[in-house]
Amino acid sequence: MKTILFFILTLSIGANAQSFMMNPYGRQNTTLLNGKWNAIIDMYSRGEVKKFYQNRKPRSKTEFIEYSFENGLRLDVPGDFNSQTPELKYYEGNIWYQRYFKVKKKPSNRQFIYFAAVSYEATVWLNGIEIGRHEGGFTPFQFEVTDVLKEGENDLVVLVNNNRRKDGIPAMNFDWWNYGGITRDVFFIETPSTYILDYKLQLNKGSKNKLSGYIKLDGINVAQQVEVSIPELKVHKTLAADENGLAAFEIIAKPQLWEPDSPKMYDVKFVSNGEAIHDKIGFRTIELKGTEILLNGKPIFLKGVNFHEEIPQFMGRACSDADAAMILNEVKALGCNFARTAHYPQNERILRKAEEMGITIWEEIPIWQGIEFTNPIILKKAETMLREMIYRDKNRSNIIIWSVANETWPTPARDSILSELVSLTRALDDTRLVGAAFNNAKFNKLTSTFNMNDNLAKVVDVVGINEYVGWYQPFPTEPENIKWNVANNKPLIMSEFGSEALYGQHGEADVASSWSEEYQENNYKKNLRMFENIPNLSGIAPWVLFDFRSPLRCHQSNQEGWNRKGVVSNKGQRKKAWYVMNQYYSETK
Ligand code: GCB
Repeated sequence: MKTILFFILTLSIGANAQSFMMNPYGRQNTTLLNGKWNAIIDMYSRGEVKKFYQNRKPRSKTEFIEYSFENGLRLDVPGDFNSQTPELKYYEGNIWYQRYFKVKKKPSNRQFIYFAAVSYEATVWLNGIEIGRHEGGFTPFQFEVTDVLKEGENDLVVLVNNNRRKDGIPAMNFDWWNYGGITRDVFFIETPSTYILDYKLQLNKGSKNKLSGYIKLDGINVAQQVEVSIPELKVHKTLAADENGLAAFEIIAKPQLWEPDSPKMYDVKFVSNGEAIHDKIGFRTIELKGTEILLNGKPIFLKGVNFHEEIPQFMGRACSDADAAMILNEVKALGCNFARTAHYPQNERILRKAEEMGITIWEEIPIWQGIEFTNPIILKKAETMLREMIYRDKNRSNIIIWSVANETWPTPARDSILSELVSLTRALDDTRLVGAAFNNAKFNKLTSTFNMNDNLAKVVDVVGINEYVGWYQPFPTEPENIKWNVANNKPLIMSEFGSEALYGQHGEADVASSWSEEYQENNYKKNLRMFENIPNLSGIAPWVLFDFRSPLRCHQSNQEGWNRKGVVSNKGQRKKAWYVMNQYYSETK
């Protein structure tokens, strides 16, 4: 109960966005505002001064207005703008989006606009009035518009800015495309005057038959009756929310547990005041025993892979159910029971689909190298992103690890910020493991051993190691002679390894500069041999499933703007390394 209260009390989300509502996908009275929106490219950022958000039309013969949304560029929402027209491929800056939508208001109801994500910063106006801003490209935010909304036609304007920034998360450079835009779903949502803002339902830590959770109401009249039911388990509870709108509960039941081979999920209904929200929720436990990870009390070896939220064939962000299925079918085909959604919270469609398919997830906030840890604003921004991620995904049983960072260099400022994030993660959710990915293991020639000295590794539950032995550094000796003595008292996951190969290019298996499938294949085999000697190895996740777009990749014949470490090419062809991994996974218990 203590954690529940802490969670709720610390729920208030950063900037001036409000806490967003749980699961818009399972609510009634929602309208997707997806589709074609009008757009203006505002390269010199003059739109705010010129008040584009007023979307004015000339009102007299002598008046002219130097902008208009109609009859020009139209962009798909959801979708990044970079992939939608050649002029925007490399664009970073301001883009204005505008659309109308019609509403028939119910007088006693409340209305909200919910954005599943906008990359990287959004400012939103409704009918010319600013309703809020949000920073961070990978988590939702919402604004209540009850007082601004008109009967009939409404005019929604969003200024999107995807400039990289020194104090951003991620910061000035990162190894993926800086896709900007309204990249995920937009909802118009109508609720009763007091409505279900949030709910949680999960199996208790270490228990097989005790579920607990809460329903949290928001409104003026929150001391109301609420209900939670799980028909298949014959659970139906009626509860009274307290004066803060909180109804916490515990349920004794014996659910069939969720696991990769039988990802059982239950229909769950949350009801209040005539409002019903439907979700599908799985129940499982995830714990540590020494260096082992236990799922439902049994050791599990994580057979994983990394992927970006990108469809390489479109050179754009993944945003639909079909996109999620395309990526996750390939994850499954490889033989995985685990994926790391690199390097940021991916869209809910992907996470929900992965849960349905039995894929456990390592989910991470976009702290990726080069973060300005000495700037006090970073802790605030990182905390907000972490809260938003955990808040959104706390009911997903497939998420087993929250990760606070990828590849950060130990300094006092970094140690202090990331340790705080680890503590915050635990305070928000004590049912999952906390991890981080490191790239500072060093090889000692005298002992033939990789070691790592990093204070952050001491505070996380699971240590992820990103190593590119055989690519960024050559194999120092034969793989079977290499020892790993890293975080040897806790589970270690090889969270990244691999090398680049251009699909269809053949060459010497021992020459990296051949960029050949044979080199990559051989490198995979050598890595797998090296892993045999890691006593605390609990899982592996090659980098990466598909070749992906990255401005850092400038080799004109072998890369052409693609990171070629995919085991599947950008056109969906499986490289030789894919077969090595697939065989390894089919033979690994
Ligand atoms: C890493 C990063 C990943 C890069 C990868 C690479 O260590 O975590 O984001 O894409 O290496 O290909 O260099």
